[in-house]
Amino acid sequence: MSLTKIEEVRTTQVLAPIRRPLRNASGFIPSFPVVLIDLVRDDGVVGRAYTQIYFAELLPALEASIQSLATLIKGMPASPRDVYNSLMERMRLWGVKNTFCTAMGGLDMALWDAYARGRNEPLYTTLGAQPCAHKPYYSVGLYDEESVIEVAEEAVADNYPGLKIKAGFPTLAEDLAAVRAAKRVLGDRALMIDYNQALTVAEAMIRCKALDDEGLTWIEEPIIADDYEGNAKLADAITTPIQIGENFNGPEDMDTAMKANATDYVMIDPQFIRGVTGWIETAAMARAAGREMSSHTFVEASSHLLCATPTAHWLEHMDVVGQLLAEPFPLVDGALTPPDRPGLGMEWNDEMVNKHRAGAK
Ligand code: SMN
Ligand code: MG
Repeated sequence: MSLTKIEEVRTTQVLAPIRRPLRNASGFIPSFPVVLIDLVRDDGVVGRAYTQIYFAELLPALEASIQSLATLIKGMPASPRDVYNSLMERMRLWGVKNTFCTAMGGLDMALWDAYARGRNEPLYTTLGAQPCAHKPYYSVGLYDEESVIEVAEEAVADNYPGLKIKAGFPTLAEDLAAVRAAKRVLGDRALMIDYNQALTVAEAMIRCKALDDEGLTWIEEPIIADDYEGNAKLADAITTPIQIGENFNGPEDMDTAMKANATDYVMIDPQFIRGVTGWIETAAMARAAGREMSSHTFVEASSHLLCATPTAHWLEHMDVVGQLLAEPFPLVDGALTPPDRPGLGMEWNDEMVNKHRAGAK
C-alpha cells in the first residue's frame, strides 16, 4: 500500500459566533476564538479539524504554534499514530503543553479525519465503534436567579436531558438561588454547575457542602484544576460527584489525577488531550480507573470519540462552530448521534468562515 504524505497545513483564524455569550467566574467569551485546520495530503484528501483558545488576542499564537508543528511533520507519511509519536519525541526538550498541546490536538484530529475520509468511513467506524446516541447537556454561562429561568426554559424547549450553568457569584447565597431557580424549571432533568476554578479550597469546602443536597449531577472545577490534592479532599468531603478534566493537557495529566484520586468523574477535551490519539489513551485509563468520562466542547469530534469510550457519560453541548459548518450535527429527540459522513463529518461553510475571519486576511 502506498503511503500518502502530509503536503500542507492551512489554517484560518476565526471568531465563531455563539448562541449566547459565555460569562464564567474566570472570564468572558463573547464569540469563540478558534483556528480552523485543513491538512492536505498528497493524494488530495483534506483532513479538517479545529482547535480553540479562549482569548481573541491569543489566536495568532495558536495559529503560529500549529504552523510551527506543521513544519516538523510536512512530508511525513500521514499515519496519525506515527505522526503523534514522532511529535512527542521531537518536542521532548520543550514539552507539549498549553498552546502547543492544543495545536497538536488539532493537527492529530485533522490527520485522523483525513485517514477516515481516505477510507470513506465515519471516524467512529475507523475507531472500531458503532454510532451511538449520546446524552447532551446544554452548556451555558453564569446566570443569576432571575436570568437562569430563560436558559433553563431553553433547555427544556430543546429537549436537552441536562443543563450546565456556571457558578461563582460573590456569595454562596447567589449560587444557591440560581441552582434552585434552574432546578424548578428543569424538574427531573440533570443540572450541573461549573466554578471554572474560581474558589479557594476553604471556600470550595463551604460552598460544595452547602450545595451537596441540591441534587446536582456534578460540581465542576471548584478550585484550581491541577490542585489534585485539593480536589481529592473535596471529592472525599461531599457526595455530589466532583468533575474535572477539561484542563488536562494530554493523557499524562489524567494519569496524575487518577493516581491522586482527584475526581469522581472526568470530562475530556479532544483538543487539549492531544486529539483522537490522546483521547483513546485517556479513555482506556478512565476504564481502568472506573471513572465516567464526558466530553468538553468540540461537539463534533466528541460525538465520534464517545462512541469508542467504554465509560462514556455526557456530551457537553456547547455549539462553538455550528454556524460555520455546511451541514449540522443536530439533536434528535434530545440525543446526538455522530453523522454517517466520512471522517468527522465537517465541511466549512466558506461564506460564514469568511464573514467571521480574524487576524491577517
Ligand atoms: C468552558 C468552556 C469553554 C470556555 C470556557 C469555559 C467550560 C465548560 O469550563 O466546561 O464548558
Ligand atoms: Mg468547565
